[in-house]
Amino acid sequence: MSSFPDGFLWGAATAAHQVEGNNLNNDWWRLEQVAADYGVQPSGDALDSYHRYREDMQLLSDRGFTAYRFSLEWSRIEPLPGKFSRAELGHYRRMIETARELGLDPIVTIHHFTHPLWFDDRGAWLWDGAVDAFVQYVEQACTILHDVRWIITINEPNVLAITHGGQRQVAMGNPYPQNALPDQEIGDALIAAHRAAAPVVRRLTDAKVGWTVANQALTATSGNEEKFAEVQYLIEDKYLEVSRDDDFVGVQSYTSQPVDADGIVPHPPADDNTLMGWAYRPDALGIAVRHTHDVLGGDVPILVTENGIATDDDERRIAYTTTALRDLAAAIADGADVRGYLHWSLLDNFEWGHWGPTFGLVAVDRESFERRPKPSLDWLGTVARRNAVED
Ligand code: IFM
Repeated sequence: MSSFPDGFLWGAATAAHQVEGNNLNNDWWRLEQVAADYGVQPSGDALDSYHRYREDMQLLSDRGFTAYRFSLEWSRIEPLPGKFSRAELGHYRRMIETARELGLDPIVTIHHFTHPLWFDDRGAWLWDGAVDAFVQYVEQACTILHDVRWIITINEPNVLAITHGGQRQVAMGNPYPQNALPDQEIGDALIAAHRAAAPVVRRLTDAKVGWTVANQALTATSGNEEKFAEVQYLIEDKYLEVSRDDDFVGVQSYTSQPVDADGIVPHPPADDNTLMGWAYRPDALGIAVRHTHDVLGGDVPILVTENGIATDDDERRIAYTTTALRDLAAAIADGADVRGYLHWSLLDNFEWGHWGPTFGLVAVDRESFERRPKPSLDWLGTVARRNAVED
């Protein structure tokens, strides 16, 4: 068995818009209504986790997991500029308390890809009031987060800076362009927002504060080392370096891609590509964690905040995750300071315009909302309880 350090957190992750349902007041909902012609599906009721969050958390608690990552929905908390909903803050406070009651450490993401319509209408992250508006929202969010131990300000800024204006990409039916680089201006705005928000969270809560970076596990092709370094900086290291001032960094990893003279090489079609069209690369997590450790020099603890596979074959999910966890244990043995592993995702959820790619440890009937645990949920629960994965 490969063991993990004492106190290692084991859990799964979700995000509000992907599971809650009826987030009528955010940019994604609006997009979903207009982009149907391009094959974009609506989130609709999603998984009704807005009402069924206890049932979701219970699935983890019953199997001995110790953490649940979820996000706050900004458009519910601040439906109009400067008008904060005490009732919605109360809702998320109840989620925190429910997690605790069930023995789960709540790991809270303040911003996971969506924002209120009023923010969108003003130009979103390119609006010159964006950072101040975000900080105001964060201050209000902190009124319910005082005792949370792990807080993520912004999820995957490096992906948000590619897909936001995600509107543009999704409208073209391509939510995850496989070779695009972040928009520099949006990326810089997100960095400014994180840098402004993190001290506020630190002042108002007892939490470790950080953000999560989508790690690409890029590899250089022969002769293209310079291009590789340039691309790796623009898509990843620029965002990782921001974490030097933080209490932890979230590593999110799914696949790996080479870089050639033209940049990132899109995944070639292959029979074993995942339902996202991504290469099957369970070794990506090890590469991502080692790279993050190298960039940050070992001073910033790592939390694996997302790792998983879109597949309709649950045995494949278990095989993928087994390799990823073995590589993770090896990276820890070699010196990486990793504090926990959160699988993406707890549930088969709304994959940003698409219901096809199923990442969940649990399937959900989208008419009855019945949760149907897959064998991988029990399997990962056993790993969590043993704090070790079989070799
Ligand atoms: O579903 C997304 C999540 O919202 C952010 N990270 C990647 C996941 C899989 O694409």
